[in-house]
Parts: sequence; C-alpha cells; structure tokens
Amino acid sequence: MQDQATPTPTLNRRRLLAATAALGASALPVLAQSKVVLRISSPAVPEDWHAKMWTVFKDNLEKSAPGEFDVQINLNASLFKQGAESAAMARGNLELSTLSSFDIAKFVPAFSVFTAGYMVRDPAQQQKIFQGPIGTEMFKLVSEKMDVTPLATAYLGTRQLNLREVRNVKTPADLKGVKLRMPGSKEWLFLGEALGATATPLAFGEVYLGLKTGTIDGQDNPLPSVRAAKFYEVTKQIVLTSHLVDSLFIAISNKSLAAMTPAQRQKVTAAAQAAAAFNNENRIKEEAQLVEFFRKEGLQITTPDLDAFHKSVQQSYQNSDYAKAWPAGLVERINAVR
Ligand code: KDO
Repeated sequence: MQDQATPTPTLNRRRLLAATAALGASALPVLAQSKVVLRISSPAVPEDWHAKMWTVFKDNLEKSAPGEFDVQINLNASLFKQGAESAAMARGNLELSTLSSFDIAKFVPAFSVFTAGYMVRDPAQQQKIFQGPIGTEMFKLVSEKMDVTPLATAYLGTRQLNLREVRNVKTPADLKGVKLRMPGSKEWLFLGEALGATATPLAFGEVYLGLKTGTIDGQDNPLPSVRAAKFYEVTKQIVLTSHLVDSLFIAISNKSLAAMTPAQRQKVTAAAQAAAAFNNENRIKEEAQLVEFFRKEGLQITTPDLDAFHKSVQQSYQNSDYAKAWPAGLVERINAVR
C-alpha cells in the first residue's frame, strides 16, 4: 500500500534519505535500475570501426551524463540477427542500432535511391547529403514510417568486390555466373545482380565460412570490413569496383527518445555524433592504406573498366521499380550536393 498522505517535497526527500541510510549498500541496485537502459545490437565484428564507435558513444555519455545511462553493447549479431534490428526497435525490444539504406528502403521506398550503385560520390558528399535538407526530409519519413530516429550518419566505407579465385574482371559481363554473397534482402540482391553476378543471400557472420568452403565465390564489402572480418584470409582478389559509398545510420527508437528528458536527448544525440565522427575519421584513414596491406597478404588488387560498371549499374537502377519511388528531382538534387 502506498502512503495516502500528500507529503511535502522536503518530507519526501527526508524520508528517502532515511530509507537509503537504513538500507545501506543494498539501496544501490535500486538506484541502478533507474538508469535509462540503452540496448545496442550490431552485426559488426569487434575489430571494425563501427563496432568500436559504440564504446566512444558509451564513454561520451558517461562523461556528459554520469550514471544516467546503462549502455549495453552487443556485437556480432549476438542480440538480434542482421536486418532484424528495426523490427526489434519498433517492438520496444531494442533501443539503438545502425540501419543501412537497405533496411530503411523496405519501409521508406524513396530511400532506395541510396541503395543504388554509383549514386553517392564519396564520404564527404555523403555527410553533406545527410546533414543537409535532403537528410532532414528523408529522416522525417524514417521517423514517421519506422518509429526510429536517425541521429548520425556513419560512413561504412566504399564497397568493393572480393573474390575467392582470381578472375579477369573488366566489365559486369565478366561476373556472369559468379555466386556473389549479398546481405539477405531483395534490395541488396538487386545490387549484386546489377553488378552482373548471381547474387545469393547470406548473413554477414556466415560469410567467412562460405568463402572458405566455396559455397560462395565472392562477397562485397568496404576494405576495412574485409580486414576486420578477415575475409582476406580466404580470398585471392579484390576488384576495385567502388560500387557503393555505403552509409550506416545510428538510429534510436522513438519510444526510447520520448522517455528521456530534453537534456538527455541532446546528450544522446551528441554522443551518437561523436561516435560517427570517430568511425568516419578512422575508417577513411584506414581505407586509404589497405590496398597495400592486402597486397602484402598476397591478394591481387585489380581495377576494372569503371565506366562500364557505372553505365551498366546506373541503367539497371534507372529501369527498375525502385527508381519509380524516387521523388522527381531527387537524383538531380543529390548530384548537385558538392
Ligand atoms: C554486410 O553484411 O555485408 C554488411 O556490410 C551490410 C551492412 O549494412 C552492415 O549490416 C554490415 O554488414 C555489418 O555491420 C557488419 O560489418
């Protein structure tokens, strides 16, 4: 039964202090429970920058709001499987994750413009797009349709082809029949097919074994992830197609945001932006050095006919149903961001 009297705030505080003193150390778990719990799920391997950025997020929040948040980082898809994060967030089972353009395009068809090969030029343009009016419009749609809010844009890197056996790849036609692993959604598979390969879905965590045993002929990922997940140990070639300047959006469930004070919301946003900045800086730096690293590891690094890839991939998207969902003028607006 609750105390029916309406105590003054002073009385309340005095009672609380007395109770805390009487309980001694055993009061601590009760206080800990009042922290805002932020569960994070990511398929990233611990060595990758978008995994390490979550520690930056946690540390940043611990500094700006000591003791207010309980940040729980779950990597390697140990909490939710890759691609299941947005549904978990909508159900209230998860507070934070990184969403790809492909995850978002399922719910916000206009967003598929960012799944298209050779659409975004480089990481600098990517940041400008998402920090400018296009980002504001798109993120509003994401919040309305998915009940999650993107807080910051992390650069995952520029996706390259990585093959198990050496192959002479100049144009998309040279990838005919290559079983190319892609993440498991039709938007991703479309990209693999647009590259000229036979796209086959597989979760990130199963790619290493797939390459090792030969159930797949190749995979595509940015170079830092090829290094972090050790795919270079089980492949012989990297074809520098640079087909997608890939983004990951640090996103939080609206339910979780709504339960916070405005000051907490601001601190969580600042921590997410610091995490993305850490990832972006390190990834860009590492990406520039990795070709040399892979060469030393014995991989062949080749550059295809990029014009042929551009033309063919762009044509596939322009003729697709995805392009029908792109608001008129959006591609021109993206191109105009410099
Ligand atoms: C992948 O499965 O290839 C991918 O790069 C897709 C991304 O959207 C992202 O899920 C990423 O994996 C994981 O974070 C693992 O690095």
